[in-house]
Amino acid sequence: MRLRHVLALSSLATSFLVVISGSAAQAAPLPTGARSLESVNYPGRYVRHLDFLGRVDPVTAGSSEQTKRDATLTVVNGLASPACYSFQSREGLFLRHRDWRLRVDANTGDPTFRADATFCAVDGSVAGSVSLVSYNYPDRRIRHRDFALWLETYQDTAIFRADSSFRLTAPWSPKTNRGPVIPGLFADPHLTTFNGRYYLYPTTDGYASWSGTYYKAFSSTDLVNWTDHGVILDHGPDVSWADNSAWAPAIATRNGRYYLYFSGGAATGNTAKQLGVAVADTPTGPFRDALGQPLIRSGQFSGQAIDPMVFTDDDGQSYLYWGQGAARVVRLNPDMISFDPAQVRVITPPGYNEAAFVFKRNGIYYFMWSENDTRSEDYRVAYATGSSPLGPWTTRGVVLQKRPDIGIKGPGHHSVVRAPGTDTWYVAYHRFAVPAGNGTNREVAIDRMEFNADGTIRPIVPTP
Ligand code: FUB
Repeated sequence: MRLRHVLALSSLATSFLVVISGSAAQAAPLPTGARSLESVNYPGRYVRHLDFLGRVDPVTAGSSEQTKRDATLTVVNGLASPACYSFQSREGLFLRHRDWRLRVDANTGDPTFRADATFCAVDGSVAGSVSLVSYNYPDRRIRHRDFALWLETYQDTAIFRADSSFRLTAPWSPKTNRGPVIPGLFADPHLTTFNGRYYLYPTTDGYASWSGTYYKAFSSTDLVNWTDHGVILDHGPDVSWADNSAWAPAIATRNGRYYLYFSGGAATGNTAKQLGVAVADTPTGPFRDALGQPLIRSGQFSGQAIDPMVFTDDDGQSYLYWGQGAARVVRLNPDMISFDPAQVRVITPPGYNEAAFVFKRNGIYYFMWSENDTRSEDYRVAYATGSSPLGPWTTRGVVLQKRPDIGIKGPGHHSVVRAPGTDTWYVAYHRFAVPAGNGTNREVAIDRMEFNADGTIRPIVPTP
């Protein structure tokens, strides 16, 4: 067991560390996912939490399962910055500093917590190790002293460098459930395919009031192993009319260009959400705001201008759906960035809250949506069928809902994709992160979606 652990350690270490010269050299990107962090100067001691406080303690194959769980952290997208990292305990708590001690706490989503729980990776004292620099106190790093973890000012001494260096190893407590498909907090996933490859566009979650500012893209050939393509659109530098509320992106393509529909709010003045469109030459960007202004302004139509979705029919005509509180649809012009406002139709079905999604199978159009509030564990997905992208629609009922017996709450804001060249379908959706999530700490899951012979959708079975 110990030998396997060491072997996994060395292959992991060679895969991520690249030395860049300079005293605070940045390490190459860390692999996200479950890991353990071993002290370089006390081999056999690992970062763990005990009574919520961070320590480095011995862990061996004979340690209790609880000790192994306490010594396992999931490396995720930084809560305060996608250039850095956060570390989640098996209980869903985040490693953060408070009064200079390291501890694990639940994410409140406020800026202080997110900064306290974000660390930037630089090269450690020995090849294959990493040192974790505080995001909000960049002169301080995580180090152990008397086997407790502290955030201390960097000292250019051999002992400090060693005490603040860790090797990422295979996790002492591997996952027993499937967990989120991309580690960390993401929501509102739009899953699609381009040229036989899966692409995933989620909201970046973990912010109080969903105040996130950027979108990442991920891609995969098998829906299991995902490549993080980094930030593809950032409201700060990239969108003049939106600062926050980077919500629920939706992707579409036409004539070799890629269009990303998104919503955003301004920090001052009119803070109501508006809906925009950005364009790029590849599915992973970089995207630029196509209009320099919203595609749909707040107040232009009733309801919140959020949750866009584009469906393109077999004849090449694209339709834009959107709205919270009311569902609307309109034909997009061939430029994909304009439409005739006079042609907008209201198609709000009973129970509709938000997150419209439309696809077609065997000549049947499926209109799906989310019901209830995303903060409620009763958030869920329902659908209707119709004979055209504009309806009329026949309501069919709820197909995805909570499973308290297996810890799944608030599943919704989904998208649907067909595996290329098959009649196998998948649904991507978010739910309260398992185990410590809520309506602003959500995770992305993907499950099979199956049909009955008459084309109706079978109840979707969420996997933990
Ligand atoms: O993620 C922010 C908002 O929460 C989305 O726009 C809604 O659909 C809900 O999931």
